[in-house]
Amino acid sequence: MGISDCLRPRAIVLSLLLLSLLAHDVLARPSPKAPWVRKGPGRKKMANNIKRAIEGHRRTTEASCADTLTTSITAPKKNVWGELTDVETASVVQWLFGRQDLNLTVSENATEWDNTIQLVEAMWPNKTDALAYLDGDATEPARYAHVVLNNRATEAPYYADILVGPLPIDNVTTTWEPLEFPYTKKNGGRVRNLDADSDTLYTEWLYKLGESVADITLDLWNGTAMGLDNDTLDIWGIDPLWQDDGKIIRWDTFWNRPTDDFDAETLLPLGLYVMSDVTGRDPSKWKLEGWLYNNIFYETTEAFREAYWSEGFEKQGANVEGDWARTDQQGPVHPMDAAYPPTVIAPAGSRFAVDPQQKYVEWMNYTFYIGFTRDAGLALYDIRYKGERVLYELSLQEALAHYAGNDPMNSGVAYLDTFYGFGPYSFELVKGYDCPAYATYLNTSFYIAETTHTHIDSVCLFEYVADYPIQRHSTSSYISVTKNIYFVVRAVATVGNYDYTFSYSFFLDGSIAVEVRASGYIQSAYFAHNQDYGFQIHDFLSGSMHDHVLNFKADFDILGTNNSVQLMKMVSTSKTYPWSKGKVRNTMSLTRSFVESEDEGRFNWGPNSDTQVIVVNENATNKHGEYRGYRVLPYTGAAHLTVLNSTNLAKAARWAGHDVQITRRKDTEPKGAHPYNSQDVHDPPIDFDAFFDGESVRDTDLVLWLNLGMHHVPHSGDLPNTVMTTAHSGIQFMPSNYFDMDESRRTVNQVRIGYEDGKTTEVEMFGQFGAAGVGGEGTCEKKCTPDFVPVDPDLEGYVGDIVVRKFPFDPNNPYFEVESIV
Ligand SMILES: *[C@@H]1O[C@H](CO)[C@@H](O)[C@H](O)[C@H]1NC(C)=O
Ligand SMILES: *[C@@H]1O[C@H](CO)[C@@H](O)[C@H](O)[C@H]1NC(C)=O
Ligand SMILES: *[C@@H]1O[C@H](CO)[C@@H](O)[C@H](O)[C@H]1NC(C)=O
Ligand SMILES: *[C@@H]1O[C@H](CO)[C@@H](O)[C@H](O)[C@H]1NC(C)=O
Ligand SMILES: *[C@@H]1O[C@H](CO)[C@@H](O)[C@H](O)[C@H]1NC(C)=O
Ligand SMILES: *[C@@H]1O[C@H](CO)[C@@H](O)[C@H](O)[C@H]1NC(C)=O
Ligand SMILES: *[C@@H]1O[C@H](CO)[C@@H](O)[C@H](O)[C@H]1NC(C)=O
Ligand SMILES: *[C@@H]1O[C@H](CO)[C@@H](O)[C@H](O)[C@H]1NC(C)=O
Ligand SMILES: *[C@@H]1O[C@H](CO)[C@@H](O)[C@H](O)[C@H]1NC(C)=O
Ligand SMILES: *[C@@H]1O[C@H](CO)[C@@H](O)[C@H](O)[C@H]1NC(C)=O
Ligand SMILES: *[C@@H]1O[C@H](CO)[C@@H](O)[C@H](O)[C@H]1NC(C)=O
Ligand SMILES: [Cu+2]
Repeated sequence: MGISDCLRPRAIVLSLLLLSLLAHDVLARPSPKAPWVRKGPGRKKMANNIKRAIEGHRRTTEASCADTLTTSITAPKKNVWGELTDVETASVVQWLFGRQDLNLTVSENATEWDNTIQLVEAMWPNKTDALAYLDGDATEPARYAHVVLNNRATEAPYYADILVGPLPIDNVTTTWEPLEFPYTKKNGGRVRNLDADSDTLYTEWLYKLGESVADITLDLWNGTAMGLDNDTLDIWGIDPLWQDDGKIIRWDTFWNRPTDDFDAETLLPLGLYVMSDVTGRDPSKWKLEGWLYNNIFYETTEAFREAYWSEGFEKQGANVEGDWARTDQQGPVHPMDAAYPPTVIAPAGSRFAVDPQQKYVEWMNYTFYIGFTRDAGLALYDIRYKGERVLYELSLQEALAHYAGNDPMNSGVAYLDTFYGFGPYSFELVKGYDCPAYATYLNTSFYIAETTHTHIDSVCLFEYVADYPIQRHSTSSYISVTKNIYFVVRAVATVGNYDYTFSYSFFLDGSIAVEVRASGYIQSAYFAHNQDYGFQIHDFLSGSMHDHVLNFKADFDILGTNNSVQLMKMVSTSKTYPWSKGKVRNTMSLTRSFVESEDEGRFNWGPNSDTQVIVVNENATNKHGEYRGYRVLPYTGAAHLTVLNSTNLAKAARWAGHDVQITRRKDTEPKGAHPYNSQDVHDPPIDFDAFFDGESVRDTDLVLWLNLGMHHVPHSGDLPNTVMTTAHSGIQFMPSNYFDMDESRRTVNQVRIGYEDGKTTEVEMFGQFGAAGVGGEGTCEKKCTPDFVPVDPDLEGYVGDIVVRKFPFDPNNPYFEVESIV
């Protein structure tokens, strides 16, 4: 008997997934007295009311809902975007230290004037080689290590990207070479390092500046920033540094420190700014350029001090930590809030399969591989549906936070976050909070200072059910409605003050979404004179305006690599029709065109959402002659950078200026940004503008560089932390004539209820609830007891990173540490 023959005369079901208060006392302990009903007693046309059915038919079946599902699989091919093994990393590090020409010092013993290894990571394969392996008989692409050296044993310190390989290392054939081909700047893969003297900067410069005005800071704020144990102030400033006329200029400002463990410092600016010229590596040549207080600029410390201690000097108040800056519960508890809230469970266990070694995932005929890098964290590759590749790569490239203000600190800040890296800050997820307790978790690793840190359980995979159906329709005789069950891959990166939650979601209709939500502490401004740049949100505090823009690379392969971008525009038209008797009808119609070349390839979402952007294969039409494709559209909001031609960023983030940017795909343009673009903003390693040289993007392998973003003007509700309800942005990819009809019709998790004359006539359940296994083939009445474990996750298991030392290699003595990265 087929599933669809399995008509149920009368089945009434409470949602097993969204358990409400009603069921709360059974959540932790499976109980045969669970207050729901799987199947009523009736026959066709028998009318019962729902309440009676629920009360009268408590189920008692014993079988588990989970026992036949497989969650572990073997990936069809190796993950060519995977991480290096511990042994590979250790062998590369050992090999590098053996090379006299590299002149390396182990990080532990290095000074600012030694060369060190900054990064050891797997090199990504060229797409041509990866496809030959994935789609053909080619062997796995040769493996290389991507290494970044931090060469500081020189007056002109620089980072050097190099390739080491092929792997495995052997003392005869292994070589290293500068890595240059992926970057637009052709100078042997080098970029200057403006951060080489980060310790000296404090000991020899910033703390001395703090000391030089200690009388003032004590008077103003009863504190110092001098590098002393009893300092209650901090001093730090703009990023990127101001890079003009061959000089490197800093603006720094003073911050109050929180008085407890809460990370509130970015809410405590004090409004005193200091400018220095820190060009070169000799601190004795660094120069103070002046002080700014209350919008008055003082060229010397003496001038500032003299003014300060003069009569009539206007002193301003301090931002001081208080409960307003603390995230713990405060304020009266809402009625009933302490009762057990709704909780999602997965009674069948994981309805998807994972190869944890290869980080390969299968869910409802979607398959993909997960990659992870130090720079950008999570990335997805070879995303297929029913075996057909839709996207070769979907990955974050860079995230910026561009501030503005009347003061030089906020005017100067434009963080490019891959400098810090998303990988090192993708911490362990909190089960039951960041992701459901029942999610499957994966580890991720990154290299730092001759160790590999592993963030345990830092990627989660789970199914979820939306609070709205994916389909419904009511008539006078039946209603049909389908659950919107979808699949999510998620990681959260806390880069400094901000927490970015990245979610990749897959839906039953074939649509895919990428979303970012932000929380954490805002970086705020001292309020004075900043009225045009933010709301006043506390005593002396401005919620400093800023743009977040996050660039994603979407390398579509719609039914092959040769794709085009079709624009389908809705236009207002006035037209006379043969039937309109000569009268003009004001109406609308569609115009279709193609993006022909990269020159036309940079644009914004149309006003009034009038233009559909559809990636199609011109050689793949459906049976009606329409191109099969995927449409790209904003989902939960999108934005690009407001600032035109930012002076702070110059050429370092040209990717941020438009919503959509289309280029011909090239092995030489694999990434839209380099993590050290901030170090040389006028001549960065990757100038995104250089990708646009007029090449055809018609019927060729192409990449869409898509910006997610938020214009953020923090208001009092951003205190103490920004909330993810509104701080979000997302883009979705939806099938456009890709399938012959909606793919979500395949799911059994829908119901059609017939009714007539005040009676239910039919409840068609399509064999849902474990139809594939539990209860046996063709059984209409599948019986199982939902397994509630784990609803209450073991939060005592949250432990932080595991570190394995690579030089000397010490694989058997892992230890816990987070200190060196935060
Ligand atoms: C660092 O230097 C000390 C003292 O010279 C030495 O004992 C130690 O082995 C060095 N560390 C490494 C990792 O080489
Ligand atoms: C090698 O590095 C050391 C510092 O670790 C430096 O003193 C020395 O000059 C460097 N040698 C060369 C040849 O660059
Ligand atoms: C990848 O492509 C680039 C650019 O064509 C080329 O220089 C490089 O050698 C290729 N890498 C490999 C491993 O073939
Ligand atoms: C390479 O040579 C070093 C010593 O020069 C040795 O310690 C190492 O084991 C060798 N590695 C291989 C893979 O032969
Ligand atoms: C100033 O700071 C010192 C030490 O941190 C503290 O003991 C003292 O109470 C503070 N004074 C005021 C007026 O807050
Ligand atoms: C902080 O410590 C320094 C040196 O230990 C001392 O001179 C100073 O008085 C202390 N400051 C305060 C505010 O306690
Ligand atoms: C879809 O998934 C089912 C179940 O895993 C599998 O049997 C089928 O081959 C898949 N279809 C395609 C086209 O990959
Ligand atoms: C993650 O790392 C922990 C600690 O090493 C290990 O127990 C666990 O099996 C790893 N998880 C996966 C999915 O590999
Ligand atoms: C892509 O199109 C080019 C011509 O524009 C053609 O030479 C090539 O064979 C096509 N590639 C595929 C995979 O169809
Ligand atoms: C499209 O298909 C035609 C006929 O199959 C083929 O000759 C042509 O190379 C294809 N073009 C592309 C760009 O794939
Ligand atoms: C961007 O601004 C700089 C400095 O103001 C100017 O030299 C340059 O021409 C501008 N570039 C563009 C594309 O507007
Ligand atoms: Cu923000």
